[in-house]
Amino acid sequence: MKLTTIGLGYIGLPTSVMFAKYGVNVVGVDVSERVVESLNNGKIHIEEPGLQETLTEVVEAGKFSASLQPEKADAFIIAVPTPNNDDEHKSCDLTYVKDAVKNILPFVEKGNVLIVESTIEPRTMDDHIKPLVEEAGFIVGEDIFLVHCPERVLPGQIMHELIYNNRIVGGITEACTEAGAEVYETFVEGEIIKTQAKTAEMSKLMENTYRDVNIALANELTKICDELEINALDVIDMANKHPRVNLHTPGPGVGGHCLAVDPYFIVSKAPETAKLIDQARAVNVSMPEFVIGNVHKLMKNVDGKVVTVFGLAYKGNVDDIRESPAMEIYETLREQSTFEVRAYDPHVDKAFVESDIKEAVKGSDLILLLTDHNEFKELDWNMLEAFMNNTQVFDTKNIVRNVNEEVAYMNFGNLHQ
Ligand code: SAJ
Repeated sequence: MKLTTIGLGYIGLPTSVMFAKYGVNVVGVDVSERVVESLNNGKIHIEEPGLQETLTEVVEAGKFSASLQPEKADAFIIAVPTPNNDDEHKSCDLTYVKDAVKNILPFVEKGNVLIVESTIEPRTMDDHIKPLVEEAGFIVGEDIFLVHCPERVLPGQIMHELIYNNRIVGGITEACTEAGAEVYETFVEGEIIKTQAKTAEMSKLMENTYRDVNIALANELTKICDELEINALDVIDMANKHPRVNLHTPGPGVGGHCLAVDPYFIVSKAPETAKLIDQARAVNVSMPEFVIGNVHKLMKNVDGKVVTVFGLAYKGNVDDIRESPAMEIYETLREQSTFEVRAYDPHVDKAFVESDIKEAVKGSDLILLLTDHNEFKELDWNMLEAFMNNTQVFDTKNIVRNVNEEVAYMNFGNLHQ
């Protein structure tokens, strides 16, 4: 089989190299010359465990190459970004997906399978993509097999989850679904769940929305408990001991390009009905402000001059700062505060990020932990004490253990104390 993939980002690249590893001849297309060049030289441009090794293997085997131009193939997979539009309900911007479809249509031939993996608003395949393919003169389900197969892999575990997660394959017709399923049978060991395109679109969105709403519940509980002087983290631990309760973990906000984006795709399609989903988004969006308010209080208490932010990535052990609440908190603190704000993140390679942890905390009055990287979990916190001015730690992810008694340690459970 030959496969052309469009978009070589966090999903398109791992997917491309996985197909190549399992014997498919893959051409990966991206608009960035830098990305194409780097990949053809066998070097990845994003951080993901196991990805570099697999890329090296498939480039050496001649199974994968990157290009700025699409090529004819048996199957096409589109994995381009779908950001929010800048409108009232942050609807789904389908521009990149539609452009990708238009760009590959001149290379598409009868019998090809055309798959969209990008996260899209409900009914996109039926109402937007099918008409484009029909305008090009093809009959969907007879000439061309049109499928939505949402990506559902967790950054940090993509190479494993690509193979072992179950996979939802939603076709415009049953023939489309069958053709799509055959493509993924190449390497997927999980169950391949066959359905309609519109059901696949909504299922994907609801998975991330479920998580966002559940995190919002934990975040709202944190604020309520802060007002009522109750330890929210203890409450969550206890409630989760019930066999049918699974409250998620509160934090400084919800980031990344999935949970912080996808629920709006539902809200914007049914704004009068999707009230709970919309409200949950609002709660999660409000968390940076809650953290910042507490930072100001802590700094005032010690007449502090320097805050050191630990972690800018949207979650632990990744380098992705897209929609990161940590970035928002860092930038807002820098804009609004009279004190100096420094950032330290061993995963984020940017000029404004301190690379030396001791330099980052030198003379600091507060370490504000915003990302649950393993490096922070394993850190010798008491060693840092010697470099700090005031030894305060505000741990918004509740991961710091074993600080000694001289350190003023705050988390979402004890802020009120
Ligand atoms: N977070 C919390 N509390 C929690 C869990 C997460 O505050 O209890 C925060 C994280 O810190 C982060 C954000 O939520 O800022 C999102 O992190 P995540 O680990 O929940 O998810 P993502 O965005 O990395 O990946 C999600 C996954 N979806 C689900 O687990 C339902 C993944 O499987 C999807 O493929 C991905 O979205 C996607 O691309 O849609």
